[in-house]
Amino acid sequence: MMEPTRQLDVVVVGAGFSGLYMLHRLRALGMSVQVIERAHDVGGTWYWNRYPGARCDIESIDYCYSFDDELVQEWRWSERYAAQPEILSYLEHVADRFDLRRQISFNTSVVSTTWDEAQRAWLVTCDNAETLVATYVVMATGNLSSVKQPRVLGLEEFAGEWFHTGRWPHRPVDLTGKRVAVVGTGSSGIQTIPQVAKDADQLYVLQRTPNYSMPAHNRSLRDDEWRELTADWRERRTVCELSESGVPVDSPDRSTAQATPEERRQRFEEGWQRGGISALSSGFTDFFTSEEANKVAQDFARAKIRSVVRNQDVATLLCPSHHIGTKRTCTDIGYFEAYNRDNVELVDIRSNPLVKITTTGIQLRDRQIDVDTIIFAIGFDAITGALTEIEIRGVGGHLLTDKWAHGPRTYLGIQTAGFPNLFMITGPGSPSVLSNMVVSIEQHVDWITDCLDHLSENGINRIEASVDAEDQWVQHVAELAADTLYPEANSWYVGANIPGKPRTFMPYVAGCGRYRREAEDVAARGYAGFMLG
Ligand code: FAD
Ligand code: N01
Repeated sequence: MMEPTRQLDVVVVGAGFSGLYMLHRLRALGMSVQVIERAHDVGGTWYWNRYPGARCDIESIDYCYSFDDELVQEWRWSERYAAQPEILSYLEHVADRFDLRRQISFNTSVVSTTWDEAQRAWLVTCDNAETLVATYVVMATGNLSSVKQPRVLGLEEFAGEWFHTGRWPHRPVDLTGKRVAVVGTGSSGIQTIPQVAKDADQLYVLQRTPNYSMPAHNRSLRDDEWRELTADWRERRTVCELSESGVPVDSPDRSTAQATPEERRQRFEEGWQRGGISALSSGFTDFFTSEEANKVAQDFARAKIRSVVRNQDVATLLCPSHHIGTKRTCTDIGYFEAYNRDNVELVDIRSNPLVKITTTGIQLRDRQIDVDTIIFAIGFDAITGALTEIEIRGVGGHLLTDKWAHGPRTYLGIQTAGFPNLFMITGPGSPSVLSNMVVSIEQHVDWITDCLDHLSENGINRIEASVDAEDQWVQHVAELAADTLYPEANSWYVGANIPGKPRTFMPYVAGCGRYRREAEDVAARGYAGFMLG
């Protein structure tokens, strides 16, 4: 239980990968810190997303912290791509090992925070009506933590159970013998569908838009393999940190046009056999920039779907048409194979839209589907959602939601002008969701820690991004994106999944390595672009 109106150096909001590491670093600086977390315990994404099949799509060996050598040595991942319970155990272990829980208030949400210029502090109000006063606030609230609610007519009438993958219950959910509908075929749907298919009596997959998915080729990690992977772990991590997407994948050395059709097929086939999110994207330099090159990869992926799915009418419905990679590419364990099962039916709700939920199931325009359980795998108000749902008032009482009404504006994805002493971890305008998030999170936390240390060493207690620096950064991020195919897709990267959300391509596309250099350069120039004082 928190004390009312406590005075702190820093309030951190969120206790996932970001908040836990931020707390650890700030504590070492000797700062007074309180973390506020809505959930009952640590874990963030891995606390909430407990749906069957949930696991990472970045290899476990890379999807973990690097900041402590002993932690690295003592944790042994069991699979190439760890499942949710194992990642959650890892984060619980981190919380125990570094004794983090004593500075975390669980079951508490931050509802508003207001800058008080006279005090040079943020007044942070929680849903338990307590207020904290802090010189700095760090938003470790997550890019994929604000779930998109199913706003479907009649849902409250439904006599069965319904779940959102991003708010999966903690009790066991037994789907054995049930008639189940999964709505949504993004990464969450694609992970859960093959698992649900095994248990359910009948599974209906309600698809509006198909997605590309690469095979994970998941497997247990043998001891000899683990020894080999960990022998040069530090070197491997440095490669990740300087890479484009935070993983140790060799950058392609030539364009699609420079390869013969046979060489293209061979390169893609090698990627497919290796599996994982970059199976095809790491093939050629122009994958994300040339429509013709991208189409070659699309054709390869569609041919794979057609070769797996026996019913070619179903395969046709499962073949996406957008530029591959411009919506988050999924990875799966037996997703397309699931459609060969007798108890799985793909229902195209693009041509026959979902009208309402009834007491017994789902009413489409031309068909009623009776089910016992509905699973909504419909995603998140990504990147900005967790920030804009907090009432954040900066200098002069101005609201962040007003400032971002036409899209988020930040400097480095770390701060936004008019909101001094407020930091974001992997905010809009940083590589964030286009990278191995843990690599990006560590970089952001380290940068913020160094910055706060610098301020303290110099007797400074106010830092604010300048409007000029922010404008230039926003333009830089937009120009980088405009050189790629990314902005064209109706993805959550541009906010297209949330009705009314302004369309802005939010992540920084030029990669972790380049971003790191740019952020380091800002710090080396005395935090150029920030107003200190
Ligand atoms: P989160 O883990 O989202 O934690 C944010 C925390 O803030 C949450 O616990 C939330 O409850 C809390 N919070 C938010 N708002 C408030 C508030 N107002 N008051 C109090 N608390 C609040 N990324 C990868 O790089 N590789 C992967 O393989 C990968 N797999 C993923 C799988 C799934 C199912 C999902 C949904 C995402 C995945 N991601 C992956 C992205 C993932 O979100 C990040 O890797 C990482 O876990 C983010 O950590 P975080 O601490 O920044 O945010
Ligand atoms: O969400 P999504 P997600 N009626 O937005 C459909 C990470 N992640 O939770 O495209 C009917 O991608 C929507 O259809 P459409 C990863 O970064 C990683 O799956 O809007 N359908 C789409 O099919 C990922 O990208 C893993 O036409 C509706 C789906 O729901 C991000 O989280 C696992 C609808 C939503 O797809 C989000 O993934 C899970 C409606 N009203 C998540 N609204 C890994 O594998 C939406 N849809 C590591």
